[in-house]
Amino acid sequence: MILVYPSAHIRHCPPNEIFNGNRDSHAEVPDRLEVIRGALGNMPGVRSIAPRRFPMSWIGAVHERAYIRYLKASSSRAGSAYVYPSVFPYGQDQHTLQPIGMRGQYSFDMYTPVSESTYEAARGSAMAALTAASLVMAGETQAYALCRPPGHHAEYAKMGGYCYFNNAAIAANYLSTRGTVAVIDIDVHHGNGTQALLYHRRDVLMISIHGDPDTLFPYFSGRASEIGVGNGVGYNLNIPLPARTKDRAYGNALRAAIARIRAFSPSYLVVSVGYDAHVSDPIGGFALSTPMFHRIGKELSSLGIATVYLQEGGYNIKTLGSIARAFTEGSVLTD
Ligand code: OKP
Ligand code: ZN
Repeated sequence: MILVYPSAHIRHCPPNEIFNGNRDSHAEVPDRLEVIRGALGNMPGVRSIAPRRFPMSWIGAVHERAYIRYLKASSSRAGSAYVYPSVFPYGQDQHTLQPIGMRGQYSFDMYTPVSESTYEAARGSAMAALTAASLVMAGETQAYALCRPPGHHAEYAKMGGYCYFNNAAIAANYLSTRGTVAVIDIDVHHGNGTQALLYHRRDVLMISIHGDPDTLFPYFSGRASEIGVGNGVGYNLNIPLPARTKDRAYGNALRAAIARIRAFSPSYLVVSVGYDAHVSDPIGGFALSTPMFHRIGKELSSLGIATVYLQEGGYNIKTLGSIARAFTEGSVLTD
């Protein structure tokens, strides 16, 4: 198994997220990735590489060009401070050139601030995803991009949920030039951005198992009734589960997801790997055990499909290492 590690992540280090008017400490910290890297780096058969550089057009294939320009400009304007939105558009298709207004135009929450290192970190994270995808395209059976910041909440022209560029949609779209792709998102939060970016496509199947949006972020998407649009109808599968979901119920959802992947029979599999469905996670609300992550890794890799793993969430610094290790050991069993 090859790990792709984007070193630029380390300087993206937002101290706070604004929740309910309070300035809480930020859950998406650099240590998360360092702990996962440490736990996987010394596994036998694992080696780590830096991301390669791909043209920005691979990011531009899924995100609005003006959004990419905004993130870059906002990052360089911000200096060492982290800037947050205060006002959001209150109708459809509203625009502004006023700097404070633009922060709200290009965001959907107050958890996802921008500073001088944010653009380079987000770009590095996307390049790591593309590098892992290109390795698999070249014949590797599996590659794991240690993406940070995560990506699955980022929309066509909006950051949110700690995400700036949608690494899963970028990698899936890249792979789709060579064959069909299934994306499975096991982060406990619904991958609203990945869903939205792939919603119209039937050559890229999107499946997500996550906390019911009636109880969990991002609240506005992730329902089972969201099945795709146009040609994409039937190629988006949401499996929302209640708070406190444990291994047994999760296993049933996983079985349904795997059956759908098998029926689709894709050339490539992209796994948005969140570890925040673990019982110890401070924000997830599920109750999965560590061995369950071993089982998830094993069942997905047993499909025998060339697979790209992309890091998404997981917020308990004390347990992330052992969860990542369990998942990856399960995944390499059939390598
Ligand atoms: C990102 B990913 C704060 C609650 C903030 C935001 C969750 C973002 C999750 N007290 N919730 O999907 O892991
Ligand atoms: Zn999450």
